Amino acid sequence: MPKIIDQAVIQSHNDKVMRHLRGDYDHLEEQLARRGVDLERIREAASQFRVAIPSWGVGTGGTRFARFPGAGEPRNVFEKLQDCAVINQLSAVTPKVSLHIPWDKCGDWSELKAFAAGLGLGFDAINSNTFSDQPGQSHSYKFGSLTHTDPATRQQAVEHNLECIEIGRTLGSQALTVWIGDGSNFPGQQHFRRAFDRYLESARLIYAALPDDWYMFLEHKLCEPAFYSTVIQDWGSSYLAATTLGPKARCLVDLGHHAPNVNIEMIVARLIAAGKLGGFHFNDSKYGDDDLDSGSIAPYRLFLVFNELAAAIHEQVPQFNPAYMLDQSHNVTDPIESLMTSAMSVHQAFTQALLIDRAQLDEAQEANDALRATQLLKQAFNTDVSPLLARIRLDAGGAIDPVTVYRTSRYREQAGNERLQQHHGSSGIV
Ligand code: PSV
Ligand code: MN
Repeated sequence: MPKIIDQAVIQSHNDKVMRHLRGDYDHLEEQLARRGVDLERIREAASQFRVAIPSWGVGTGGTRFARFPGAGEPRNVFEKLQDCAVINQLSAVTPKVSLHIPWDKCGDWSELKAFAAGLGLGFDAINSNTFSDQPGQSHSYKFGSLTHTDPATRQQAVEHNLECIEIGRTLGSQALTVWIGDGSNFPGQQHFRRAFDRYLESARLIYAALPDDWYMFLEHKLCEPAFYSTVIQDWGSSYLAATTLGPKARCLVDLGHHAPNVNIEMIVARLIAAGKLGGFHFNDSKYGDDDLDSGSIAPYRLFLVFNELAAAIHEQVPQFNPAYMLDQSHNVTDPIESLMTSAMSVHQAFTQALLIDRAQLDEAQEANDALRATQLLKQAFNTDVSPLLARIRLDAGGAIDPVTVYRTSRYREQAGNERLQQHHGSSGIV
């Protein structure tokens, strides 16, 4: 795999901490053996884990009040891919990038594909944007896009999605993620049923253009930018739309898109049961769609989502293959550090969920032994799997401690200098 950070830097740090890792790994192996769990079997399953990086996540985020750009942040999609390559090189679990159009528009998609391949990267779902107006656009999305009352605006939004499918085809994506900001700010502003019908009418045109081996992911969101009602506001609306459209349409669960205290793992279970779970946008939140780093606020909630996913894997639920992606905003941290840490947090939740003793849990559930059942989950959640994750990264050529290696490499400072020089000399990739 092509490298962005000098492999010697990774190697030298790995060598330094290898002895501790061996000790910690042996300890974990012993601990699990006492419970009758074979660490090698878990390692095999856990090393299959992958989570995609959103291209927009590598730029510094912001709020509607301010954005404080970090030095050396990427200025175009090529530079975003370089940062994504660093994340993948060190964390070894993020080989795919999800693009957002038109934010990531470039002159030559085949060139971008080759550039990504050169960095060891491929492309995940492609995202359309009909929630903001672009310069030169004929019709405004101020009052909606796929559900707009004006057919010409709907047509424009449909055409944008068709263009995204075409771009995705060239890049090797296999899914289109559609999130719309459509909704209303005042009671009475919108006829709810008609707006939903218009959504279906537009979505059908997009669905019809999907290649055979593609999915269309419908992402619901409770509110924002519309603050009274949203057309695809919850998993019910998303499920209804996905079912109406057909088998290639599935529901995408962004963890931040629900009311506080909603039981997201139950939504996940329902969608699995219906064969409609398309995938995830992982992030964490305390109040709303906070887009905080995965696992930074409520790691147990993340684990409980993975409990449902691990159960589906264990029970070999047919057609179960959700797409995993991060969708976060990094306002006060270096996005590369946040994304690596978040990928590791999601990997951790996945791995801990694999440790749940499913036979004993079934037994406890059948016997209505509530305490035993919950203890089994806690036992898995309380297991420190970090030596296993480090070992998986190491075996895949990554870093035992990605953040320390990243800081030692001084990648951000170097990228900053180069990007600044290219900017002034206008010889950049832009
Ligand atoms: C909307 O809040 C969202 O979660 C959707 O996935 C968008 O495409 C993404 O954020 C980017 O802003
Ligand atoms: Mn999202």
